[in-house]
Amino acid sequence: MHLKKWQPNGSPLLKIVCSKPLELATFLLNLIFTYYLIYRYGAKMSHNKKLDFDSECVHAGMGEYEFGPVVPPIYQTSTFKFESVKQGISLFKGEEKGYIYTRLSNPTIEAMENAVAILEGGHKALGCGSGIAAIYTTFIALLKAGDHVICSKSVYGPTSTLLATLLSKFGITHTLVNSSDLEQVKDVLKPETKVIFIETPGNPTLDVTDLKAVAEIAHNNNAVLVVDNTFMSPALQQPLKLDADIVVHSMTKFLNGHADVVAGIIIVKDEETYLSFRKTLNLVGGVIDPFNSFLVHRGLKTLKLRMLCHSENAMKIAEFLENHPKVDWVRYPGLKSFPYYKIAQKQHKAPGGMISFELKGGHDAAETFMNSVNLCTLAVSLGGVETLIQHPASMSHYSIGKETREATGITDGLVRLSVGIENVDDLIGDLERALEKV
Ligand code: LCS
Repeated sequence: MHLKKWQPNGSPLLKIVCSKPLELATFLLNLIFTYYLIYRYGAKMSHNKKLDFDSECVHAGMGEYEFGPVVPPIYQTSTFKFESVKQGISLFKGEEKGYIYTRLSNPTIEAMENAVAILEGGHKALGCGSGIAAIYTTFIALLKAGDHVICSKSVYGPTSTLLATLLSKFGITHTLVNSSDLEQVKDVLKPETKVIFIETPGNPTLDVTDLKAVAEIAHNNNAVLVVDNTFMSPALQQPLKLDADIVVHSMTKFLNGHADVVAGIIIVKDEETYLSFRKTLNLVGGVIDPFNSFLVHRGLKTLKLRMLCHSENAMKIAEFLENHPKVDWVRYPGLKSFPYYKIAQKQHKAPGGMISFELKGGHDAAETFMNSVNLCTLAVSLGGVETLIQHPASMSHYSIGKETREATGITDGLVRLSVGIENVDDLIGDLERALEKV
């Protein structure tokens, strides 16, 4: 009432101010809180957008957590307590942001997903229990009976086996092509082609596909371009920036980088695709768990450093092998003799850590050689800090059968090396001694 005393001329605005002091105070408090949020988080987000890739590797995905930890805590819980039934209802309706159940979302998983999405230049990401779960979820989300897929010939064995066995049961057809030859891709396009799936460099032949060119072919046909970026990681190749629509990874490899996790991820470019993929993943259930997410997030911090070291070591080893009299041929994207050297130079920031080669003497020579290495470990998988050596025809690509292997250029003598970050002279010494035994 006393406020009325200092209304000089009884203006309508002042009348409102004086008659509703509570509403006014609430309004002002809300305004201050909104500005605080923009200052605290908005400023940080816009700042992050300007960070270089190296800095993003270290900081991307970090949220705000109780007690101020500098890395995301491991929320090792399957479910989250609701404050009330009302809150449970509004969380399920999506009216309130929060966590319900770890198959749907979890703060540790979300932190890692955000980090990978930022590194790939995507909108959001979906963590999966393995690389093959990420690939399966992507196919299931995008395809229906009657649809057709074009897939690179040179892909991880079970990727094409998945198309040939499981997905074919549901009326999804596919054609394998050498996707480095764009004419082959155009030749097999059909109106029903809904997905072009490219792995580049391909496992294990290292064939490189021109992503910008194949994206144009896909989009002219209203198809979606999915790229498996496992071999390069976003440190060396960012397919979304080359017009791909979706990126998948086996995070078991370079993203985690320490050979102690099996995991995968899907990175998408827009919210609509994200929501549809999230629904699919929730239903097929192939999600990553919080502890593995934590480990992958930790691995990401050294991604750029590791990828540069893998590349530097691999370049020296590829040159050593190319000049060795017992080696028949070497395939490595950094070598001038590599058939896709030009496009590799354009598309990659560095040539990566994977080398394929064949010894004179084929399979038998390869077997003696692989049995004789010491520092290099005879094991499948790739992308860890330790050097791994394996035989695709009898191991990673056994499941696709001899005929498909031959058509893909996976000879019985092909040896695949995933070059680690050990001292390169130690590695060359080990390979040299093993070659002497052949
Ligand atoms: N994509 C690529 C390019 C791969 O190399 C692999 C696995 C996958 C997807 C599947 O990922 P996962 O489900 O195993 O996490 N590659 C392997 C390899 O070459 N040897 O052993 C596994």
